[in-house]
Amino acid sequence: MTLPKWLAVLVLASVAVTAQARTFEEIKKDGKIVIASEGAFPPFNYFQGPTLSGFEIDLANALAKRMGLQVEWRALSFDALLAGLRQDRWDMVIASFGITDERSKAVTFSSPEYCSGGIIVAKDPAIRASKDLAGKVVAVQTGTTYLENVKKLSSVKEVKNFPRDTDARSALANGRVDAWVTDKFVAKAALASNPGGMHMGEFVFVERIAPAVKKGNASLAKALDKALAEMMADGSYGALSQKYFGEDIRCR
Ligand code: LYS
Repeated sequence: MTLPKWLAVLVLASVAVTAQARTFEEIKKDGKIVIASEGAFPPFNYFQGPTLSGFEIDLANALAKRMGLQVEWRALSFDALLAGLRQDRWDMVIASFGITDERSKAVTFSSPEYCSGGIIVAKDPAIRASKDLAGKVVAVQTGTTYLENVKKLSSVKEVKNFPRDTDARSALANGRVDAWVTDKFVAKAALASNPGGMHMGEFVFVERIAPAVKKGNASLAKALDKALAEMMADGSYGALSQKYFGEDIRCR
């Protein structure tokens, strides 16, 4: 017996609509987890030649190994990463996403991989704290918590958006803006390699940063939590953090 065509179409359409994220058990069976990152946020995730590298890349590779999985990496622009989880284009995202209420409505975060915050970087030594941004032009990356929080400072003259955080950094380096708001550890690394008259001021806000999975994928989030807790307990997280930052950046 063959199905009428209209019924087959209906069945296929309902499969597409109800498509579920792969559970941890399904990923295990496949042996491979697909992880997406940005590759433009050193030292957390960046390209070293053709190779995705950085603290989050090493961390995710180590977590996957503990979970008995191989990793298939994808690199995409920051603003495409969470949407791709919803469309089941990858199983997990690790790209320094801060846990916010709004993002938590769209995706499920695992336990935090590190704690940090948005910090002010400027050339003018008088620009240090949020109040010093009054009347100033500030560069931030689009779609980030830096943008969200700088926009809340009503006295800021203009917030300039850039597709990549490294472009926001260049804008400050070239004197096109008065300040750059970025992650504290990104700022530290940028100043260490190329200070160019820039200094680091104070936090605008602090945040907890975590890997994300598709909304409601509890089995994968749980497996990640477990692997991360093990790495934090046995010293391997600490060693990795020391390697990249010279300190332990876990949340306390
Ligand atoms: N932590 C910030 C956020 O959650 C920046 C993420 C990384 C940007 N390349 O938006």
